[in-house]
Amino acid sequence: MVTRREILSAGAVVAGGLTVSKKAQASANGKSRKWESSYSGQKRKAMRPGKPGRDYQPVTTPGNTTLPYKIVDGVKVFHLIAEEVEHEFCPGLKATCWGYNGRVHGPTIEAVEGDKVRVYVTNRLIAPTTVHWHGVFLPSGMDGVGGLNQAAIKPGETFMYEWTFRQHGTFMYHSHHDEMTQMALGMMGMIVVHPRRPDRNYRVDRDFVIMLSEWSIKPGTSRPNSIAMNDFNVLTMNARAFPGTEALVCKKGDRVRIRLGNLSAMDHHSIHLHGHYFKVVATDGGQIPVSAQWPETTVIVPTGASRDIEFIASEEGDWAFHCHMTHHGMNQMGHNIPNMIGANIARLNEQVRPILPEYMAMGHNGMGDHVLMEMPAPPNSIPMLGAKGPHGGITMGGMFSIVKVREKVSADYRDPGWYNAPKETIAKQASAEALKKDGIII
Ligand SMILES: [Cu+2]
Repeated sequence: MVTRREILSAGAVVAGGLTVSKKAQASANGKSRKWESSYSGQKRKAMRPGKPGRDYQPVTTPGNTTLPYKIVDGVKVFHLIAEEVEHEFCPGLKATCWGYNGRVHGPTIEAVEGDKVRVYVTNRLIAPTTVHWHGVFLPSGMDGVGGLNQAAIKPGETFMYEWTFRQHGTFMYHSHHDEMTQMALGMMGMIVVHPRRPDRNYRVDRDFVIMLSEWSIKPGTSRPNSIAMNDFNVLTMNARAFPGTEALVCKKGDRVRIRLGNLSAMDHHSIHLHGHYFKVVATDGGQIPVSAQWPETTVIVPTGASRDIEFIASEEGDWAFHCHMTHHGMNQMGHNIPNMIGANIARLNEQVRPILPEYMAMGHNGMGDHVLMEMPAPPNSIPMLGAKGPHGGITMGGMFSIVKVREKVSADYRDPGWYNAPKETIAKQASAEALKKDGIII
């Protein structure tokens, strides 16, 4: 963060005042190292390991977990095991992926600025791999690009990475060896580093971590297709597709941070929250000064970037939280189908049934009928959209979750089920009296 002193000295330069110090001039010329250290707020030397509760409030990764560590001689020691994982994207759809420690994606690595960390990476895959610590400032030899910074970790080998965190923020980790294959199969995870001395703007009640990613899994198959370039059909939050995503449960009035990271192969995501506005408070490059934050209801998370958003959960209810690209709110959508909107399907059925007696034309009124439809489908595939909601089928899938805001929540923020909205606040069919009173002629 920029200090008051720096703002004052920068002001002196702009004003062209008589008292411009050499230091301020150097800073204005971009020669000072001050900017970098003020960004981090920390020296590069290790500090005592940050402790949950005392130095930070742990984050929640819905549908996933945080990587455990142990402390050895003042160093936080982590162990990532790269391995094949049977992963469930949502009930009905599993695939054989590559992940870490039995999970897809890997567990969230959580630390505090000033922590010295050592991460062992064991490769139990059939291919060489590496881990890149995306957005983290560390020695070049620890950066994890296979061939560039280090030799790739061969199957069976264990490598050791070591650095001291000198920044805080939301970062990511992922394979940086045969990225196209290994990232398409799931080899990625999130990193959260808390500030050592958080200012009063940092404290939140709920601190969520969500990784956005995309997959190509043809219905009836069980191996993500890493060759796919533009027909991704399973869009996920923390590697789960709706209705498999875990809700974000908040107490009314909570200050909430959601740390979004995107490591999709080819897409940015336009993440939209209903019922509230939020502020974008940080990127993987650092915190955004309060004076430079602006209100939004949708944030684009570019691939290879993180965006931290914050809001006050002021409105009770079930609020959709999803990618606004409509094809990213579908599951296993096939695109090689004719456009049937408005077609006369009665005649079509009549013409086709002599050849295919079971034939039933669909799609003439859109895709809404596909919600939870009992249709013959290949094993291990999910309907394109849908979950049973309190008011009928929810015509969403993929990169979709729900922020559930309640007056009362359990101590462990368990999913409270559907929101029981006051009857008079629910949209319903207009009555004849209402139509008449307001002069609506139908
Ligand atoms: Cu999207």
